[in-house]
Parts: sequence; C-alpha cells; structure tokens
Amino acid sequence: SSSRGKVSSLPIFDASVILAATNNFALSNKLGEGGFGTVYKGELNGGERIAVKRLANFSTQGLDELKNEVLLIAELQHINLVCLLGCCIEGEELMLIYEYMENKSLDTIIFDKAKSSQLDWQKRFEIIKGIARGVLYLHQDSRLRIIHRDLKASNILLDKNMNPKISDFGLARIFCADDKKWQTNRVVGTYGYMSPEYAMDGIFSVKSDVFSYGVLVLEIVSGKKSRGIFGTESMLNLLSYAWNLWKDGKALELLDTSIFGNSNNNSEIMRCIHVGLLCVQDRPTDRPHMSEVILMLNSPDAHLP
Ligand code: ACK
Repeated sequence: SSSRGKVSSLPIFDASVILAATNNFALSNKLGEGGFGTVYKGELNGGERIAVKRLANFSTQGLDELKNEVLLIAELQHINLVCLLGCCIEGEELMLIYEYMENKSLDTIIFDKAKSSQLDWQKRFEIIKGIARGVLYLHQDSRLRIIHRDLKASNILLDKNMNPKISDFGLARIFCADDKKWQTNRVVGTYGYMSPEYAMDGIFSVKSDVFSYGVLVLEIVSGKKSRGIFGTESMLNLLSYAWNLWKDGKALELLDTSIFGNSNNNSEIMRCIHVGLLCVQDRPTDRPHMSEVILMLNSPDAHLP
C-alpha cells in the first residue's frame, strides 16, 4: 500500500470546472468549515462526486511554493487517507479536490445518540484499526513522514462502507512550511486532542499525534466527547476505572451496553481502552509508537490478565 518513490502526477483542474461542479460554490453545496478552509460538495461532468476544499489564509507563501507542497501531498496514498484527486491553483485560489465521503465525519455519528447505533462494536474496532494504519503510514511509511497535528473525530471521514479515512493530512505542513522545527509558536490543533507538551510548549512529534489518536480511541469506545483529557475529565476517569476493574477480573459494568450490545468482545473492547490509555499518558516517551499500537490492537489478549 506504500507509494514510496512514486512520482506525483496530480491532475490540475481549471477553476471553471470546479465552479461548474460546485454550482459556483453555492451555499447549498457547502459541507462545512474545515481546519484550513471551506469544503463544498460537487459533481464532475462524468457524475463523479467530489469534495472541494477552498483554502484560505495562505498569503505568507508564494503560489509556486504552495504548488510544490500540494504535489508532495499528492504522493501520499493510503486506503485510510482521503484520496486527493486533484488541485486547482488559479489567481488567488487554491483548491484541493478530494473523493467524496458518503458518511461524513466520525463525530457526526459517534456522539449522536440516534446515529451511534449505526456503528456496532465490530465496525468501531475496524475504524480504530484503520485510523491507526493511516497514522502509521503518515509517520513511517510515507516518504514525507508527516505529523498530522490535528487528529480528531471531525477529521476522520467515513466512506460508504464505513471505512475510516483521515482528512486534512499534509495541510499543517503547507501552512507551516517555514516552520519545520520541533517547536512552534503557531500551534494548530484542537483543544481536547492536544498533548500537554504541544498545547503548553508547542512541542510536537509523532508522539503528539499518538496522544490525539488515544483520545480518538477513547471517544470511539465510550461514545463520549473528550473536552480536555488532561484535566480531570470524567471519560478518562471512567475508562481508567473500567480498565482497573477488568484487570481485577471484574465484568464490564461501567460501559454503555447500548454501544456494545450483547457481543462477546469484552477483551477487544478492553484492549482498545488499554491502548487508548497508554496513548494519552502525559510523558511522550511513555506513549507507544503507532507500530506498537497496531501490534497491541492485533494481538488477542496481549497485556491482558
Ligand atoms: O462532518 P462533516 O459533514 O464532514 O463536515 C465536515 C466539513 O466538510 C468540513 O470539514 C465535510 N467534508 C470534508 N471533506 C469531505 C469529503 N471528502 N467528503 C465529504 N465530506 C467532507 C466534513
């Protein structure tokens, strides 16, 4: 699945094509505001559905430089990344054209009581593993070695089969092109998912993504939103408590059975909680690397009593 070494040949679209596809960026085609611009849905002539991200606030860089960055991002290809189909750079416009993701973002489903039943445990577990593979690809297998810096439920999109794909990868890189140090004054990211060292000191590494991934896992398992996990938040307390009970050989009394049904997957569920808790540890060095996360998720009864 790695595209290492592949020379990018990203289709360049004319602005007129994108205008037609999105009905001149009609309000009715607007999907929402993303991290770096507004997203519209569209349809190409052939009927192919697309999502267009119209990037804003990239004034500090020359367009040529941006174009190079976009061509680099285009090399990132993985089943768990939203596919970049093309771009459009014309005048003051920079647009990225992506495959359309039918089932929108994870946060529109998991935090919604009515919709969350669409995701049973098996699907949740697949989503947890899929996101991990996507993040590992960014960290390790892609030529660029990207730190995403804004992993969160609204950046995980679901295709028609509910397969998860990470979006907005590489954009942090574009917007901080002059800024490739390990410490930055321009903290991008979302409160609640940010690791303490990143939120407080702007220090980022693959381990800050691991922290955000851990928050995501705990949200997917619990169906509860994290609001600042390194405070004294109830979700983390609840899940730590559940994990300790489990270690002591007690049943899963605490978790929301409406999510899990009567499935006999308690050890998978607890494995995910354990992995999530390992990932949100305060010290970056205590957190696992994504490759270790994947090993733990895939090994039945690893680290379990
Ligand atoms: O949660 P959503 O409905 O899914 O709202 C956000 C919004 O745009 C801003 O990011 C949606 N979105 C982003 N990229 C895509 C895409 N490729 N396909 C479908 N919806 C998308 C996202």
